[in-house]
Amino acid sequence: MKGNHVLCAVAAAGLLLAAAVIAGAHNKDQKHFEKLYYDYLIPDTDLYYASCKVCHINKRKLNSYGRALRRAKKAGMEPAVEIYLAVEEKDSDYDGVSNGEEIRLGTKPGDKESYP
Ligand SMILES: [Ca+2]
Repeated sequence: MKGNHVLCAVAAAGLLLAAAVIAGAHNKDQKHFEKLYYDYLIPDTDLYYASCKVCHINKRKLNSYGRALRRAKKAGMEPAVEIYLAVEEKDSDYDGVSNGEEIRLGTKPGDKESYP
């Protein structure tokens, strides 16, 4: 019985570590985004208040812009700035405006309800 408690504690610690690693990666990606597009993060725009929702629908699920970034990352693009630039020409949410233009105009590139 004591062995089961130890096993559960190890599993729980592993899950917490995995969650911390994922959160760290997301924070790192967000910092890269904010550094690259700092000039366009203007108060009173959708983009400014989006925070994690620039790329995510919720904690676990990416929106169309986040998935485009993930595909670019999996294709081996580095550093992070190359990944963001690679998807600027795309219109990930099919609202008729490219991701790069949306970011420059303060709307969310992964949300078709947010457009200039
Ligand atoms: Ca949009």
